[in-house]
Amino acid sequence: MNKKKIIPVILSSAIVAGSFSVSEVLAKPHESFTPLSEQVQKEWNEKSNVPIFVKEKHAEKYASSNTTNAVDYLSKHETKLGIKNPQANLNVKTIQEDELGMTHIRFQQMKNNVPVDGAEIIVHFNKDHEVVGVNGHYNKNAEIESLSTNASVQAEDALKVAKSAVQAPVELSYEPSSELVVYPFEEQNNLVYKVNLTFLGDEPGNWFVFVDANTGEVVDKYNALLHTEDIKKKHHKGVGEGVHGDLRHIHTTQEVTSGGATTFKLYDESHENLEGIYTFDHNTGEIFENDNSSWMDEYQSPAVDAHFNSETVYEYYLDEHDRNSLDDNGMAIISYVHYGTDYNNAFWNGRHMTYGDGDGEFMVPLSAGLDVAAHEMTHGVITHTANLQYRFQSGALNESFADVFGALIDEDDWEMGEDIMAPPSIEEGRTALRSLSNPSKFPVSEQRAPYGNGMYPEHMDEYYDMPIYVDNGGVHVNSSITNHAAYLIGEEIGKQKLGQIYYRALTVYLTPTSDFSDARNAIVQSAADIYGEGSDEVAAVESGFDQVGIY
Ligand SMILES: [Ca+2]
Ligand SMILES: [Ca+2]
Ligand SMILES: [Ca+2]
Ligand SMILES: [Zn+2]
Repeated sequence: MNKKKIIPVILSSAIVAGSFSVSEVLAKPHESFTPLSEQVQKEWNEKSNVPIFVKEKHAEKYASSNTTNAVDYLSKHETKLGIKNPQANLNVKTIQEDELGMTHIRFQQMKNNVPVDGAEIIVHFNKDHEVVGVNGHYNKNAEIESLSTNASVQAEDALKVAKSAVQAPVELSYEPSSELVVYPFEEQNNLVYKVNLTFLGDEPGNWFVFVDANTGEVVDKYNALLHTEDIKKKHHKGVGEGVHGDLRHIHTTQEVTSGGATTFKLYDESHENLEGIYTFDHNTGEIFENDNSSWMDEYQSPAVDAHFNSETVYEYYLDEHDRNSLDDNGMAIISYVHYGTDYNNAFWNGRHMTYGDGDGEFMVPLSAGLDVAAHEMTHGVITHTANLQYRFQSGALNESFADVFGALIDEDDWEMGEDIMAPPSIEEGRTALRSLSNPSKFPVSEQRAPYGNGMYPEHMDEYYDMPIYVDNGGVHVNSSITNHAAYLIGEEIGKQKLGQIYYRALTVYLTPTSDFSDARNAIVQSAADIYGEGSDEVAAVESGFDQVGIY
């Protein structure tokens, strides 16, 4: 990728945002609308993809760790695994070699050459080319049923339907994507277009809309905009005091024109094999610039933090996990600051980070938190690895991994967001957003409280059973159960090992529809891969999950 391709796209997203004036946003009567996500939709079958986790006691040895041999293995064990005719029903998606010498071949389940949404199977070879395990989720009904994969609705028409279903603005931040998939809902599998629409504006979205490819009807949709937290809105009393005054060393770029004029810009192309780190002002749509190399202005301070924290997170993934940026291929790390007005949130929209300034009552500019930046960027890593679907348990795992890496990278504490709370919040006892060590010390928001005991849960006994239209089924609430397991494990083995184990689980074992139990299996297996079966690390992981009631 080169930078020239990326920048025009970014500018076009700024044009979209610019088309809403501040007064329009404030005047909009939000309360009178039915939130999009509460409109009736058909029932998605969360359980249609059946989990598989098989460990081989008598590993089968091959001459090499490749796709042909993986398919051969799957064919020989059709009955045990419940995957018939893998040659026809699976397509290889990625082949990944790791630092232990293992090879992981990830397959996408197919129906007549159409992908079955979320259904992936991974075959694991050890360094001696023996198949030591298979895991993932498989949609057995999709395999068995006769299902026509000919769409009678045109892709362009499905796109129009999807746009109107989520009230997408005319100009999108990125080209929409549309893919024909087999999708389970209403007790059966159906052929749908899975349309992804990304836009900013006053209600930013990264929507996945599922449009029936034969009736043209919207059968399901969810917004995968990955928030830090859905926070109650308080009336604002002016913008916050700005970020905390730490002096940061940041990498910027000096540009000199042919006429000799010099400008300093907040982008960093100094890292080998990394496209760059770019920090934009959402108000102008431009990269921050300055006439000298000292960035001391209060208006610049959220940008300085975003820029600095982006680099810190980048270096963590590179040094600890040999991962080169979010996609492990040097993709640009892009942040926008000064988003919205008094906006108490930050999000990853599938492409870049965006930070609000906070309202000064509840929060200060959110880029001030290294854990917040680490959280958002980890969503980017997840998008490019396990790609956990952002709803119910897989969504809670997505949130939880983001929090865990937030606590690993901002390594001195087990709290999320302690550096972004405004003084009035701190006075009221809200000293952080969430706590991994003691989740139940903070209450959940009012809208979520009725589904549980009102505080963040730390055990499956306190699980919040929430509908999709409240926090995507509890993604920011039930995540605290797995967060707490990570804390318990980390206290036993230390954060460095915790990071190694969790990174491996995320990149090597988890799949889009993994649930809590799958996560336990994946994390235990990762600990066993690195430290050995029967190691103290494996025992610590098992104990951590036992203590929160995940088996
Ligand atoms: Ca901290
Ligand atoms: Ca923290
Ligand atoms: Ca507690
Ligand atoms: Zn998040």
